[in-house]
Amino acid sequence: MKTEKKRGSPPERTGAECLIAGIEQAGVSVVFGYPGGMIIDVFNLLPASGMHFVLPRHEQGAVHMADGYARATGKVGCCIVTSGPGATNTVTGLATAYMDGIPLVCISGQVPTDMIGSDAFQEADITGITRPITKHNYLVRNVDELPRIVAEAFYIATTGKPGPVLIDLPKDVQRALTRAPTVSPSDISIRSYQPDCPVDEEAVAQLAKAIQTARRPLFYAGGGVIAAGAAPVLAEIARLSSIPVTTTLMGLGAFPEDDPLSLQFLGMHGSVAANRAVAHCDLLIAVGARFDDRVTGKISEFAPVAKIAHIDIDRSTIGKSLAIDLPIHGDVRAVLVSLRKRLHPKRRKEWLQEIAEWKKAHSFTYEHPEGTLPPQYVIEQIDKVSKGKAIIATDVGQHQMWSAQFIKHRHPRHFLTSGGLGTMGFGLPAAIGAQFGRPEQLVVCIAGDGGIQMNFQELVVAVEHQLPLKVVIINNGHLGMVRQWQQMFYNRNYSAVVLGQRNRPCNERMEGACDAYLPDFVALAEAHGAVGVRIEDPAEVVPTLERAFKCPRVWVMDFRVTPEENVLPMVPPGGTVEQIIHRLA
Ligand SMILES: Cc1ncc(C[n+]2csc(CCOP(=O)(O)OP(=O)(O)O)c2C)c(N)n1
Repeated sequence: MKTEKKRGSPPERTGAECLIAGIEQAGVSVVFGYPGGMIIDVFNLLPASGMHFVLPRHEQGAVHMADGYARATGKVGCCIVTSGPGATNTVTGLATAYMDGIPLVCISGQVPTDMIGSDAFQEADITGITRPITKHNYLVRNVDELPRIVAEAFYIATTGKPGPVLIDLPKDVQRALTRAPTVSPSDISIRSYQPDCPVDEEAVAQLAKAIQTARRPLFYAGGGVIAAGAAPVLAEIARLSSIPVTTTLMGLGAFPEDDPLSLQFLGMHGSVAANRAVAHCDLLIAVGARFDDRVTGKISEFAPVAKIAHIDIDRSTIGKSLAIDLPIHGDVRAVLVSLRKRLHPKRRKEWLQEIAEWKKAHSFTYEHPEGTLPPQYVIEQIDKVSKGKAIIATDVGQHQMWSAQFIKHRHPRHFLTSGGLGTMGFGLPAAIGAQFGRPEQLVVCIAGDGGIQMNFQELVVAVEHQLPLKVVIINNGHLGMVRQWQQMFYNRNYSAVVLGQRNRPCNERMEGACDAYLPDFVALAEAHGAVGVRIEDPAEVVPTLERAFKCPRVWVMDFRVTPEENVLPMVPPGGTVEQIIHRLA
């Protein structure tokens, strides 16, 4: 070692050591991972590293946890898995993060380089498999390149439009020696990837002019506003120029919904006021959003009378779905800061009055017949009892849409949901990841009785780490969202959507006519070391939530809600605002 230092060359390290040093250099403090033979050299180093390591019970859980951590904190999420099945189990999580632009770095073990392509034990071509669902991926063949690759991976994941990056690391590369020094992500520069672009001041000036002359302008804000940390400047502009704001599902929290300018979210299950405003606005300013089909419905009739401006860091998304009159490629925050400087106060009495009337006439609502427990009521109470402070991680289905509708979204990074891929099984592990990132915060997972069963095994991780996590199951006995579509568009032909109304003992079930059978979630919670409670009486909702939110333990609350409630209003798929369904006959 002494002679090495004299000569000025860094000491020899294994690939595994380079990897750990690179992860630490990138500022990662929590890693989610699952071991196996082809990544064992890396795991060998974890106990002595300074990182907090979390062992989920399935690799899908590891990726969703890293994803929830990233969504709640704004930092990069990191996970490490083994080759073959370990790597393929990450696919859904990577695709989920990719669709929503979430920064992740996932490291997978791989069989030794000389065995690649030989159908070796636990070999899978994970770079091939994940190419379309990662922002970038690497198969590392030369250990000398590893420190640079690790730094590049973190750089690519976190810059431009964020996204997941995978590093596939063969076992022999983990064990090989190199003198290549650790590289910092901040020292990376890639010729073919230039995420920083200067603000196009001319285009911003045109937008400022368009805003000054527009009579009915509207902001349509997406997850990009949250990713860029642009929520405060968006709010400043909206208030200064009297521009109402609607958000996407991913953009919930980008603008406070208790502000009179908020129209809540738009699209298929969005507010009538938001969808009407899109139909009537004369200037639509899309910010960090991507004109998803669940937002636009029939694209040819989306914002039919508006001039459309689109601000986005991702050049490829501008003009992808429809023609844009005013494209502005750039960092959303930097563009908005520049725009703010060019605007003068403006009042728009008529437009705001019209919007206020739509809001008043069509707020999200539901019926509450005596003796029933509507799902919307439970979700509304979560917001009230937590005083709007909870970080909510949802699963996918009806409860997700009710959570979007009945929680008053006020803060960025407080609503974590799989928007683009719509991944059932996301909610619980994402909530756990969020709780690791924000230990001081109340984190509530809201899931359906279907989706919670997809990754229930992760509950034990929350118990093991003594997280104060709360899990709310909106138990309607059905795969509710699919049931709703079958009811509305398939003549009530219910196929494979009944999960069961009661958890019955096995012998009773054998005698019953119906096979559908739900597990006893209370017993399941207790088996995992959590508190489990079942709630059927509406009067019990608030006291139960109050007790749970005050308690430091993990709680699972099984709310037995009205079984055939629907999410309304609904713009039918591919439809327009005129076809909006307010209630079912
Ligand atoms: C992994 C996955 N499989 C299937 C679907 C299709 N899907 C969307 S919503 C839904 C039903 C969800 O049921 P549940 O979890 O009980 O929630 P609910 O709709 O009743 O609130 C299904 C099957 C999906 N989104 N993700």
